[in-house]
Amino acid sequence: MAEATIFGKIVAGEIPVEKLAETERVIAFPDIAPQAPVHILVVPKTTEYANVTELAAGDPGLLAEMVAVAQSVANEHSDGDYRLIFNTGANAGQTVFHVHAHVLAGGLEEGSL
Ligand code: DGP
Repeated sequence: MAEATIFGKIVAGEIPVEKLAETERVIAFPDIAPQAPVHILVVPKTTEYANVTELAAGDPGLLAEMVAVAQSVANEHSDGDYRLIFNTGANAGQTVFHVHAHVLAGGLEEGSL
């Protein structure tokens, strides 16, 4: 079980966000510090998984649902092309230990990772 994080509070409705998409198990909202013209976070509602490795092992269907929501917000807020990033571990830049995907889209630099 992941410890309570800021995303746990967002999922619980304790911190308001602009919901861009929502399913029974996933929400999407804008990143507070955008790194691209479109930068949306896709977050499962469960607090059970700290990172994508745990999620893939524990509930691959939920991971697939996150990817579907990523595509849907990329369609709605950009041209449908997108980069999906899961920072995994502090040394890779993960700061919130509640699994989430960064959806980056809209005028991404060519050639960058
Ligand atoms: P990561 O470094 O992969 O753990 O990404 C965490 C992201 O979460 C980071 O890009 C900033 C974003 N973030 C942190 N706190 C909040 C918040 O309260 N609201 C929103 N919308 N985004 C947040």
